[in-house]
Amino acid sequence: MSRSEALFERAKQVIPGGVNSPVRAFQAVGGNPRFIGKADGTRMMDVDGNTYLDYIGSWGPMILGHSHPAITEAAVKAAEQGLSFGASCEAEVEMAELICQSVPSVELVRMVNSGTEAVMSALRAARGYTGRDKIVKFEGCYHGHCDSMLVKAGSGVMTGGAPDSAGVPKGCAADTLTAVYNDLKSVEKLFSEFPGEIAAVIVEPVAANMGVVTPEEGFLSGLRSLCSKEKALLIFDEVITGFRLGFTGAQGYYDVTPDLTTFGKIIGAGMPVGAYGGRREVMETVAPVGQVYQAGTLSGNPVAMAAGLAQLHILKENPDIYEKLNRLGDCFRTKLSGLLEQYQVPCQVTGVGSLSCLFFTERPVRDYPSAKTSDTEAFGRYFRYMLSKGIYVAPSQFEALFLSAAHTEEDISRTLTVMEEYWNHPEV
Ligand code: HOZ
Repeated sequence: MSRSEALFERAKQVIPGGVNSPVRAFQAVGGNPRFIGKADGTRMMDVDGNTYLDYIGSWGPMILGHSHPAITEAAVKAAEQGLSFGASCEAEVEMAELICQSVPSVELVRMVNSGTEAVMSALRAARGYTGRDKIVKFEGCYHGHCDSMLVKAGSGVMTGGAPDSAGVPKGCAADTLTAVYNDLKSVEKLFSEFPGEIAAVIVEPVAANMGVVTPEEGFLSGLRSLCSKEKALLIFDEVITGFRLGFTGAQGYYDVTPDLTTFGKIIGAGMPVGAYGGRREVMETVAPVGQVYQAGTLSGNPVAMAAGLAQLHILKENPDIYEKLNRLGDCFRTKLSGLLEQYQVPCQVTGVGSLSCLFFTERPVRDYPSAKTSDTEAFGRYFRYMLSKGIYVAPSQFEALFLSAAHTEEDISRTLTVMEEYWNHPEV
């Protein structure tokens, strides 16, 4: 028995399913999760001494690669001054200033500890500001595990095959309306069915939790116009795209201005961090200025702020990093599409910038119903082969493949060679 297998057996005795987040379980693809001991650059080493070329990057935040020396140094230095104060510190002011200066739609920002918390709080602020209860979300978009968002959610919920979670009171989900991604008409319909009742429309500007589904021309700007017309707020969930598609996130990339934005792990460089921010008058509804209550002992934690600031400063001062990330992503998708054509593989390649996805379906993917046509058994076979060759992609069809600035053209070539071997394999 390998050490990973032994650890998984122990974990199952004391942790539900042996994992602390369902997306880490290999339930949908078969096999046992690898327990990771160390990660550096693009490589992760498991406790059995196997090395993997990593395309998960801790689900996005390791945009500069694992164990970047400047980030580690900043975190260690901050830790030496104290791990948590439960009081204000200078680094959280610097972080808020940096976000507000970099993302024009954000005038005030509040730090929290995860993307889930950011979304939960942004929804509360939107409801407090508008005095309305209903929220529109899109099928297949994932906004963390807060009650009201576990309706037709992507990520682990979609991988697990259950459209909704047990344990969510009917009342919490009753105010969640679902629309179809890339389909403005489905949103218009909800506004006409519930006039004056919708507080906000929340969207992943690039849907990256049902695989990667990019917004079609006019979709995001159409949402902007609709929300303005209906006096509802537009919330961009940029937990995955923020500071990844560019320093101004997806809103800068697609030039659409939301009222509120949620950020997640990227601004903590992998430390547990999230934030929500936006228009001053909306954010001023939040306590202690306004009546929308939201709080957290660990919010703006000095160690997390130091790590996040170190990463954001490097990204800000080196815009060529985004050029490299986007070029690598384009190169990967172009070459992979060529390979699929050459071997007549009925798959779809999607993505933008450093986010990509290989869907095992013949149909073009533009929304949740088309993403769900994917052959998840075929994905499982592909996943297992890649892992056996030391290439670690997410253990689910419905997750993104993340590139970091540490990835090289050689990494991409090696990955494509393994994929080619796979499609050349007599049993595939
Ligand atoms: N959004 C991440 C996966 N799509 C979350 C990771 C997790 O749930 O652990």
